[in-house]
Amino acid sequence: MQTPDKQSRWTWLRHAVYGVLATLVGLAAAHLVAAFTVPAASPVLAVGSTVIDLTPTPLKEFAIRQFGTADKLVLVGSVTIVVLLLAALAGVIARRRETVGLLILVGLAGVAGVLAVLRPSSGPLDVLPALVAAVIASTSLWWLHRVDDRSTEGPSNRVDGPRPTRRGVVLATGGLAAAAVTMGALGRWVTSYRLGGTDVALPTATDPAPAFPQGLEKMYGGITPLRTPDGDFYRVDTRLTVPAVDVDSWTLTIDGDVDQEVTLTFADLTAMETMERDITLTCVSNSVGGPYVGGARWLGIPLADVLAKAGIDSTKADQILSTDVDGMTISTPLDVALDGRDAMIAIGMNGGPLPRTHGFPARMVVPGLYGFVSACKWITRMTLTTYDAEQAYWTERKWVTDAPIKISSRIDTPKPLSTSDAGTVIIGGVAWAQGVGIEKVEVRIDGGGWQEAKLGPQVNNDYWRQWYYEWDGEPGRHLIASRATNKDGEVQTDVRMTPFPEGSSGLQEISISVT
Ligand SMILES: Nc1nc2c(c(=O)[nH]1)N[C@H]1C(S)=C(S)[C@@H](COP(=O)(O)O)O[C@H]1N2
Ligand SMILES: [Mo]
Repeated sequence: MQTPDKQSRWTWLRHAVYGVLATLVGLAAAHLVAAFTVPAASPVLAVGSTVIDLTPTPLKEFAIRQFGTADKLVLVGSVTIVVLLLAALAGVIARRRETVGLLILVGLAGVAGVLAVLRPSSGPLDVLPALVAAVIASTSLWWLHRVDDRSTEGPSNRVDGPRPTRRGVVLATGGLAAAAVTMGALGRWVTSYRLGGTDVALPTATDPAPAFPQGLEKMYGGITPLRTPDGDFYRVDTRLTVPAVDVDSWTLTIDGDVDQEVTLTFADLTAMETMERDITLTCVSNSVGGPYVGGARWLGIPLADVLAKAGIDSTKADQILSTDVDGMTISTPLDVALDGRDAMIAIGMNGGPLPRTHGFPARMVVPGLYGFVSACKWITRMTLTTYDAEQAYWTERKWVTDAPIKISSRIDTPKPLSTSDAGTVIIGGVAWAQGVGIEKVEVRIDGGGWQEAKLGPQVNNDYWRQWYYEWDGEPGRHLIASRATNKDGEVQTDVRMTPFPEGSSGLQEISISVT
């Protein structure tokens, strides 16, 4: 026989589980409905995206630093945990005051619905998933209560009588859990099915890039490959899900202070002159020695040609305000974009179409500027305007508007805190100084003098350069630092700066041991 204390604890727990289960079923149903209508309006995503946008810049920086590309997973996880805690609370409350418990669930769904509708690119269909969540979650909780009453009340509930039958409760909770898993999985499948392919026919570049040299990575394992494969290319954006863009209905509009607004289709773009360039992208959130930098071969239409379609000779604009499929904005200084560098609307990466994660079907690429002021993915609009008149997403968050990539170098091998065998140790990595090019890289051991490293093949000045240094390592702990010098003689500074608001600076120094 159970003590009253144990029994009441079990009752609490059971009702908390009812709340959580009802909520999960509601979320799964909503996810499924969202998959068929607007995937981004799924409650967890709608709440998560809003949290991302409202997160203060320092916290966001911290999240990117701590969790890297998993920052969003951590975020969605946290949102989910908070929601499920509230759901458990609703379940417990509903035991005594059913209406209040049900209203909490409806309220939770309501918040998700409001946030879904407030998203910049929302339409009327966006409330649907939250509505479904509200109805399914509250009905499920209501039903679980009925089942619970039937199973645990009545003569069988007498302490001296036979034990209450829990069969009904087990069946009902099991059934709901199975329904949640099935609907959730189906939702995922439908979403990925609807995403479709990114197969598009790309033109051969009218202005091709020179042959790509053999990198050092084959010879010295551990050095970053000279060209980053698509799958390894860093990804930084504010999106929780990757947008699915239908290339046949996709268009790029150039408007604002232009001679005439134009809207181009993908076919219009591919019919224009195209150039192919090897360019190293860098994220402003990259800390010194960090991973958010990658080199790829881009195929695109010169930005100047695209803007010329709308006519900007007499424009008073000082920025290009780019908008993506979801209303996210990125601003680029107009004079920098048009100063003769290889700025483009890219439609290809490393010989294929842009992967969906990197902006399919088109994105901006401007060598020499950090991605947050130059590399708008899933671009749909370029508005010629002024910084006074309109502010992009990161401008509102107080990041700088003109952000040239800072000269930097990274040690790829040996890894920090690793152990190497005494004798010849290859120290190697990559260095970049987009626009100017790398002149030399130097290595410093244990705070001694700077020793010149050997450079890998030159691709072009907008591309990073591999380097290595053969070091005779003696047993013990050692500190290894690197620094780059660009072709103008500018040396990578040892003055440390955080990524916010204009990019990190300083030297990377790692500690290793030799045995
Ligand atoms: N639409 C959109 N474009 C975007 C972003 C974004 O959040 N949304 N992030 C930018 C940032 S901060 C960087 S560093 C680059 C990264 O490009 P990648 O993910 O292809 O490496 O994309 C830029 N373009
Ligand atoms: Mo970035």
